[in-house]
Amino acid sequence: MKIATQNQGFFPVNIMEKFEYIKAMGFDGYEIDGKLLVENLAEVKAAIKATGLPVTTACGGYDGWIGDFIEERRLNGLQQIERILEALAEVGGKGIIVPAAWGMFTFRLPPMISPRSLEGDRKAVSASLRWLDEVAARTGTTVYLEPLNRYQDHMINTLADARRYIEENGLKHVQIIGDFYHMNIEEDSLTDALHRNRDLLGHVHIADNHRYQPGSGSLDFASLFDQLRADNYQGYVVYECRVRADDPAQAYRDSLTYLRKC
Ligand code: LER
Ligand code: MN
Repeated sequence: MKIATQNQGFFPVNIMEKFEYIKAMGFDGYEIDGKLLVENLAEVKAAIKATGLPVTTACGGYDGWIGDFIEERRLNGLQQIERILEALAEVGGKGIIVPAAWGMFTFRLPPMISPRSLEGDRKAVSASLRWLDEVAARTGTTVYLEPLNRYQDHMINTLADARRYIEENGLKHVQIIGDFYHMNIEEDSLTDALHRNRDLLGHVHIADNHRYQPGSGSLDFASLFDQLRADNYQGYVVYECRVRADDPAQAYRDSLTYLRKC
């Protein structure tokens, strides 16, 4: 399995040192923050060249969600995502991870009443995805649509929800990212959901059931990885987790050692 990681607070801040550190830890790639990439393109290119560690994808680093309630923010987000995709194309990155929104609204906590209808949500997210589909086609990249759990967003919670957007809009450059943490809250069965969506699954985020480092909780990574392999999954699985340990760097290394055996 190709295993990459997002940034962690205990990684070096300096870009070259960060790449060296991630590589030395044994990871196969780095999922970069979109803003860090766009604002430091030359330095990132130099770090990729020096270390051989690829930038797999980008996640975050733009202001305004593809499903933002505020139209001005939605359009601003799209412009910034376009710049991130252009930068990714320059460094050989595959694409960007986008949820419909993150932390904007949930039906599960007060006030529980959305300022927009479900139909309005659908129109906004569909319009954004159709526009990004063209940007992705032009830049040779992919937009990975991410379902989040119900407490983080109300629009796309399951892999099936993401699939519906792709199919109904006839999108060719949008795929699904499955995040094990969110899936563990929303899907009846993680392995069934992975299998049913194998044709559109292009990216995976991993954390254990409680979003701490893989191996520290109750998810069965061996059977999840077996399912991905059985479905001929060719993408990366990317650490997106908190670390709960006295020595986070050692816990991160131990987690990766554990996953390499799964
Ligand atoms: C947020 O919980 C998350 O999973 C990120 O990947 C947002 O895109
Ligand atoms: Mn995620």
